[in-house]
Amino acid sequence: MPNSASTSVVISGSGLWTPEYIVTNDELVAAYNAWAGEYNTRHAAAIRAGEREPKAMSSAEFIEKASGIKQRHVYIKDGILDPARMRPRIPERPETALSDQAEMAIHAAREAMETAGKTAADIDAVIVSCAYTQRAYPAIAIEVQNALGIDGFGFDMLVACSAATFSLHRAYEMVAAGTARCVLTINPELTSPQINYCDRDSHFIFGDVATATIIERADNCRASHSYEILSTRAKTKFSSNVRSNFGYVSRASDVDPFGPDKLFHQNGRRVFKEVCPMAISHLQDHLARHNLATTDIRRWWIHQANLSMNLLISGKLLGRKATFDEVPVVLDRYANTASAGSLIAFYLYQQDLEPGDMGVICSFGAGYSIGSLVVKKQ
Ligand code: CO8
Repeated sequence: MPNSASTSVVISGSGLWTPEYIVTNDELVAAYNAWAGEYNTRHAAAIRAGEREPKAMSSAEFIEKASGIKQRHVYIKDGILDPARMRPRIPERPETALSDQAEMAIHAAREAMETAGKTAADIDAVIVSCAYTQRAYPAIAIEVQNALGIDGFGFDMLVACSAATFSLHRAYEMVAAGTARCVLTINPELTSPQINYCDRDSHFIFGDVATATIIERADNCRASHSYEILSTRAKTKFSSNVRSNFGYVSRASDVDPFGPDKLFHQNGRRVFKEVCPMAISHLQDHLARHNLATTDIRRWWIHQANLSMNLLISGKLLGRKATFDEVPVVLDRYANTASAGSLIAFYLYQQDLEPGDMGVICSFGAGYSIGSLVVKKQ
């Protein structure tokens, strides 16, 4: 959607909260292989009788080669590497305490507000947008709004990999329409509770992080530098190739609410093959609407799911291999952080841009969903 408002809309601040705990590929593989070895011993008779498939071993070498991921940050490390548990141990908090996700969100939000030079009084709306919220209601966004002392309103949004870009779209539209002067969007991606650490195909993919962004009217902006949002573009197409069936109906269906299909699972090869061409044509069309060529874009902050995917997409867009300077990579350190990857890249790799430089923020993945923004440094 191109901006038709009387004032332009800018991104004036961003924040990143990185959990202190790191899990390396070697640590993850050692835990998985211990678990798989124990499983195979426990079920040796059934495996010998052909009644059960043995669990294959994982490999740190495969993980880095197939995905580009070397490590991931996690909110809580305790429990993940315990072969007898294979999931983080996150103690339940009393209802009177701040929730885990609100706490993650607030860390990133405070930094975004500070870089934009905003106080709670300047913000009209809070959007918390991510792949999962830890409860249905009250909205995490309203909890964050309350903790930060913000007047106005807040709501949660779930769009898996595109939660962050789609929330920027909504914020942009609210500011452009004049229903808010300044919006805080936050992406507390607490993915580790939803990872099946007993599945070698996916145990390595995700990490935890929180990102936050301030979107406001340009004539309201006091930040030392900002990015005008020139336009937004979104596309969704239904696919079950990336799926989690976790949800409240399981209680009524009399099934295990935490069974393997309730956790993240995917057909990674199909996702790769189907999403890459979608993302390429989406971005080409988005730029064409502004009569921009891909060579006009100084930096591409794109979704961080898989290094080969990013090399393929950027290579097709540019007609040659992209440099790190053009298409920065963060997934080696952060892994796939659901919707936050492109905003981590934006946060870490933007200070060197000159006024007038243009960039693209883009997510792609589950849904399928693709979200992009063309921005120009002020
Ligand atoms: N160690 C050793 N071998 C392995 C392992 C492992 N850990 N895993 C698989 N293998 C084996 C396979 O079994 C296979 O063996 P064989 O050839 O004998 O069948 C072989 O290695 C090759 O396997 P794949 O074909 O699966 O390997 P790929 O080269 O396709 O790489 C990837 C796998 C990395 C998963 C790749 O397909 C990929 O990245 N695809 C795109 C994935 C993607 O973008 N997904 C979107 C994610 S969705 C999202 O970003 C947000 C969702 C919401 C958040 C959820 C939070 C929890």
